[in-house]
Amino acid sequence: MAPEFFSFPPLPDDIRKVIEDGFSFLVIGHISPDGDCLSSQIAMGALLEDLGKKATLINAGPFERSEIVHLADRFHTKVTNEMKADDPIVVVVDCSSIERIGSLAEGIEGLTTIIFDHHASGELFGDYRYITPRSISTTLIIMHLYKEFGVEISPEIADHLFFGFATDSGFFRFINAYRGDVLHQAAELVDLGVSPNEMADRIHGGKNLDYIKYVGKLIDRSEVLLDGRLIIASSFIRDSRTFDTTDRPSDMLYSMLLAIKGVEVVLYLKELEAQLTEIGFRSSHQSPVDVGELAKQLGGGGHRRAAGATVNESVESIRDRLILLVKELLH
Ligand SMILES: [Mn+2]
Repeated sequence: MAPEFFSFPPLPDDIRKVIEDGFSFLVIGHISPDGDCLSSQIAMGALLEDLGKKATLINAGPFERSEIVHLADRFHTKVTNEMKADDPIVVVVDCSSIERIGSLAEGIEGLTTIIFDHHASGELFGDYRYITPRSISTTLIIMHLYKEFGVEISPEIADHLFFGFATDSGFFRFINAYRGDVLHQAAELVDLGVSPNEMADRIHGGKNLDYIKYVGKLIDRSEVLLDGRLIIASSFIRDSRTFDTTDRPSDMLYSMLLAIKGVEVVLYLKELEAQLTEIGFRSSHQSPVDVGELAKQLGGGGHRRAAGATVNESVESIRDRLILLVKELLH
């Protein structure tokens, strides 16, 4: 089979026109933002400003992960009437389902909305969409937009673009064969002054001891099911009394649990309230299970190998349901 090379589709004329004709823009991302989301918002905002536009960055937060906390003060957390006074256009990045922008959804009602995203599933919204699920990060989509508009990438923006790429590519680990295009983009950013070495420290370091102990606790508590093909880890509200950390244990937890031989699916259940549970889904590279589809069944979304959903159920009840759902898929 001939390899399927990827290149970005050209920016549709209608989207280009809306951006060129617009003056004021609200740049929005998803709740509980990660590096890709915030970096995409910052780079998109800077691009719009370079094009002579006004750009306001808004994210409902919370800004919890240690690698992004320092970016929090660049973002407004609400859409105010004042922001809407000059009839802005909304640009949503790294998110294509409206629930994922949280409380901001109400504020942007009725405004022209453009989506730039790389998530494959979820219910689509917005008036214009540029969605490329094969782009490994949203920042690489924004990098493509810099090219489309002929705007030079500053060293600071290069750093943001690489940061999002590093976050979503698991620092190069999730890149498949025939995706040299991704490495070309990364190389260009490195030649603009980005140090992957320094960035690795920034992303993986900076945690406190409680964070590491917490990851240990979750591993200790995790259940091995379906002949070792499924692992479920659960965290509870009460854990915050024992472990003093706001960092999400999920990334480290997933990579450690997926390292176990024979594991195909890892689920991380996080109790938000007694009857409200956030589910993180990951599947191994060899597994036929598409966790994006699984998350979609529960009202969430994501990619084939990584997805998320939030359900109005207790950890225990969703746990039982998920075991049955995964069991069916593993046949
Ligand atoms: Mn992303």
